[in-house]
Amino acid sequence: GGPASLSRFRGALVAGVLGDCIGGEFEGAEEVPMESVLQHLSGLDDETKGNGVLEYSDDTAMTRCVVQSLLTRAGFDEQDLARRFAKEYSTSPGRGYGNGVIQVLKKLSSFQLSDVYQPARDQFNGRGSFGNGGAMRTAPFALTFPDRADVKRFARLGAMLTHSCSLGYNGAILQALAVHFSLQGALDLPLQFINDLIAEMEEVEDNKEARNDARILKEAEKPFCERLHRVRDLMNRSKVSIEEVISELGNGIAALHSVPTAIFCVLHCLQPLEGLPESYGGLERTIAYSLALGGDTDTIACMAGAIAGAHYGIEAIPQSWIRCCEGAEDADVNAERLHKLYHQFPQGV
Ligand code: F2R
Ligand code: MG
Ligand code: MG
Repeated sequence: GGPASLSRFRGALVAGVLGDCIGGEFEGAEEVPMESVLQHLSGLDDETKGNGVLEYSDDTAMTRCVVQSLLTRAGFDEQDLARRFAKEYSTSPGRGYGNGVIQVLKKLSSFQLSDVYQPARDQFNGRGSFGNGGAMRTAPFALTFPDRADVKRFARLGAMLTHSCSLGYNGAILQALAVHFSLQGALDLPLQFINDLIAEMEEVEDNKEARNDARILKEAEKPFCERLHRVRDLMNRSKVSIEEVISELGNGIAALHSVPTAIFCVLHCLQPLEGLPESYGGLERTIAYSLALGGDTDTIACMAGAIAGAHYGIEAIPQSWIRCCEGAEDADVNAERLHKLYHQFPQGV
């Protein structure tokens, strides 16, 4: 479909769920042979094996809260979103949430809370979380607001309900921007896509808080820009091993070690890859490759899935995968609602 078509919305929201559900199998594994990934994926095609439903984790649980809040409030409402996160956690606490964020979600349940951003600020001795929990649930902001300034503003605020460290919320902005650009068809020109992301993040990271957090955590002055430059360097290489990707970009639970990695997975899988079945299209390659990196596989595949889904559209997703994943059909229905909401806003840049 063309820019911001319904197919792209459906692809983004559904493939995000698929990445989470399918990637959950390998979360935390140090090494994941591609053979094991392909075996896992072929099991999804084989209904006679009776795989049943792959459950979604915190990534999708929180994304669903963002979607429901944006749809119900027809825009961003931090009180409503905070309430939904808290209620979701208290109803289903076993979805594999990060160890730190649980404290925030418990405090958000309190009726006396006057500032919904305060529990996140108290995390990690006041430094805030730099985990990827803000980034993993941020795609719906790109699927609601056509204007790039709104995408950045609300991705930041949506993440800050749990992640007050700039290395957490700036990761959410980067992921939302990647979905935003992909939705416009920007992955047709991959080099332009990465250059645009770098230009945006140059601005996003150009402030006192970001510089201060980077200094305390001994990162580069503009950590996400620096990682995106590494993504561009890797893109320009004819051969890149999994080990090099992990050592250059990371595969961990920090936003800095997973959002640029997810973006790289999408870019790297735009073309056929050695070691992957020829029958695979770009979306299947992206999910398979994200899993083979090991580490935070559900979250990297969820983020890469959302970016890739916005590029390839719903037609690229195997029906058998959709059938196996809890919440995938709901995501499809909600994508259509978000598409309507998006087109009610003035079309921005
Ligand atoms: N947590 C997991 N998976 C591992 C265990 C799953 C579960 N226990 C089970 O077995 O079922 N997955 C999910 O968590 C990630 C998103 O995490 P989020 O929301 O960012 O959480 P949190 O707690 O804020 O941060 C994660 C960890 O990062 C470290 N950290 C963050 N900020 C820090 C800081 N300022 N200083 C020191 N450490 C910091 C901490 O270890 C946090 O616990 C996703 O992968 C999702 O799938
Ligand atoms: Mg998870
Ligand atoms: Mg994870």
